[in-house]
Amino acid sequence: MSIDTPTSPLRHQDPEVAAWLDREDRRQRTTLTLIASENHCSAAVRAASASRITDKYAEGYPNRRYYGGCEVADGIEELARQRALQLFAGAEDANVQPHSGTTANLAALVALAGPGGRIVGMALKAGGHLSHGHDRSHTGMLFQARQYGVDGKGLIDLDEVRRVVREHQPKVLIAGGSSYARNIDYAAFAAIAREVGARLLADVAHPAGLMAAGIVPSPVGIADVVTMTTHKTLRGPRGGMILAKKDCAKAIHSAVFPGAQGGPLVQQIAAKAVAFGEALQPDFRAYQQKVKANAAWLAECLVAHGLDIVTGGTDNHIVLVDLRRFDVTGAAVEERALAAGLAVNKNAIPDDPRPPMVTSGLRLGTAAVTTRGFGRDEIAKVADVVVGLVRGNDPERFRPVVHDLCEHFPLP
Ligand code: DSN
Repeated sequence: MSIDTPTSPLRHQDPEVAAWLDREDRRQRTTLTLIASENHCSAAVRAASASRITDKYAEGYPNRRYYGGCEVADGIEELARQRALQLFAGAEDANVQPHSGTTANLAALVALAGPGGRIVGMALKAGGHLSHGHDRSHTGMLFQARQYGVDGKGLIDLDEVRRVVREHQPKVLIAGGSSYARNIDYAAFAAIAREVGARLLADVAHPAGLMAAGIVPSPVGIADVVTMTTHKTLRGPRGGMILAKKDCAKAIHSAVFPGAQGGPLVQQIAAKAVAFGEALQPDFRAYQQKVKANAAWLAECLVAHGLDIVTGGTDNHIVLVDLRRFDVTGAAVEERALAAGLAVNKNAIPDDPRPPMVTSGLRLGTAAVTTRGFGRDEIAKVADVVVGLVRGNDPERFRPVVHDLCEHFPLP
């Protein structure tokens, strides 16, 4: 029984933790989440995640476990795998065990590059991800990593990618990022990788849901391995997943377990299966279409009010605002936004002169508010609030409009 019910045993046994969880529930209900990596999953997904199977150890893979009593875990994992393969048509193999996107990337890099192997990924500052070879990440410490940036407009420059790849001769080329708002030419990346005999790893953690719905181009069938998280646009539970071509599958499985993880979180795998089942329904495509349309409209509204957007717009759910023109930091706007009831995150922009805890950018995303049911009118109101905050208006002024939106568009 989850905390969602008034009779949850947690309320009686541990009122202190229950109070914190209630507070989080209230926070989410009364805040508009514009953090591009967050979403609101369904009650069914949360129910699976809170189920009794959390007790079960299931090291290994279906029908090859190191513990007895895994027949249910086997059934759940196989169901999640089959649904994943149906959702991402063309994928040859799926591993649903990674606890997170970073674990998935670490395992994939070990499998494809080997310990100490050479890798090339997009720099975090350019829109990449820590786990793509950043020097503070194990991927930057345990592999010989080089990184590519973006051009003056914030776009991936394939000639630059090719130059870095030819120079570094990696075993793995990584495509994808955490604040890149444009489609990626995966076929071109694959061709560059092939030139030096490298494998292509596509990290689609952010646009995975849009890809599953066929709204943006997908690397499935092109890249050797595709990693993702299941909780962003895909709207599932917190966790990771790896899709692989058949010839990489064995290495990927052993890199996840026993390489990077012990027992899988079977309750999360069950929740992933539920989320994949939801994503296979026709209304998921309609949802993703709205996510993308809302992001494009948000970018348009912000530009109309004089804000700069990195790359000038978006092809997915992300809108990356360049704040330099207003001489305000990402950290300052993040704080003001919170006071107004908006959860956003400060984010580096390409060649950001400010450090990561300050930044000159703001990353916005439309997945969570679209789950609440937002359309053009509501997005226009949100854009007005963001503009007001960037221009330095008192956040209190915007609380009523945010409150009203939260009331009219409740969480699922
Ligand atoms: N937390 C993810 C994101 O916000 O994109 C990256 O780790």
